[in-house]
Amino acid sequence: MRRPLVMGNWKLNGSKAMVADLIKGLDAQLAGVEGVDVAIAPPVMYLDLAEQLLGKAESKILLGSQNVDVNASGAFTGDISPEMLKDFGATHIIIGHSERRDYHAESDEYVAKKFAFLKEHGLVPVLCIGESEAQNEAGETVAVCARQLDAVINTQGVEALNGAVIAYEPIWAIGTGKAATAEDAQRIHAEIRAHIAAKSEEVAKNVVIQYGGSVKPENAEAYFAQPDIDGALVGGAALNAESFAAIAKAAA
Ligand code: G2H
Repeated sequence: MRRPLVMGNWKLNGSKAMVADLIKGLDAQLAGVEGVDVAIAPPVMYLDLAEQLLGKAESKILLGSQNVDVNASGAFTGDISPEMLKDFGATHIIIGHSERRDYHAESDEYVAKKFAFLKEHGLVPVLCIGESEAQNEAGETVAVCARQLDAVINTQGVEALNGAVIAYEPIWAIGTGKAATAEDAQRIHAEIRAHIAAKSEEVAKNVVIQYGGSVKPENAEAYFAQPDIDGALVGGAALNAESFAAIAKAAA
């Protein structure tokens, strides 16, 4: 049985006061909720504070980050290594988010390199894949997702997906309020799983595939009722404790 993961991607939002408030609220709302893994990815600037607050509250909320570099140390200005993330208790690291692919020109190959580097350091890659609106309209959704996945599978073997997380996020649904219907999302999730199953049924059966893109308390239940949707990567709604907790409870 796959255990769903609901992860909050805070993106470029936060302050010390906001981190403290949100974590306090989440801990209160999520106490006693079982059957779902919950993670938050604040900006790295706030990992230290988040780790301290979660530790004090003996929280079950897992800590993550929104990015990692492909180098361990040295003259790489502005970059963050896997060991630094581990130093602050982060375990689940988002890579290949469309905002990084678009605004920072991250290629499939570069994202695959990050994937390998995280695995090497014992961290969980949360690999984002998904098509643009134009690709969707051209009927290229499955081909785009397959290409993004194959950058990992063809260089590291399908077993590299063991213990990793895939987040299917149609770019046209991100932060737009235009979420994919639960049925459409299920169809693509099933195709993604089938693509992996063609290489290994075992890996396909066990890999967690989240949905992401305008997930809210109002639509979460419909997604999580689908057999191939294992939780969600949540942006906007993760910035409110009540909304994010409601989504996590819907997956439990
Ligand atoms: C997609 C998602 C989180 P939102 O980027 O990764 O954000 O829920 O705001 O669409």
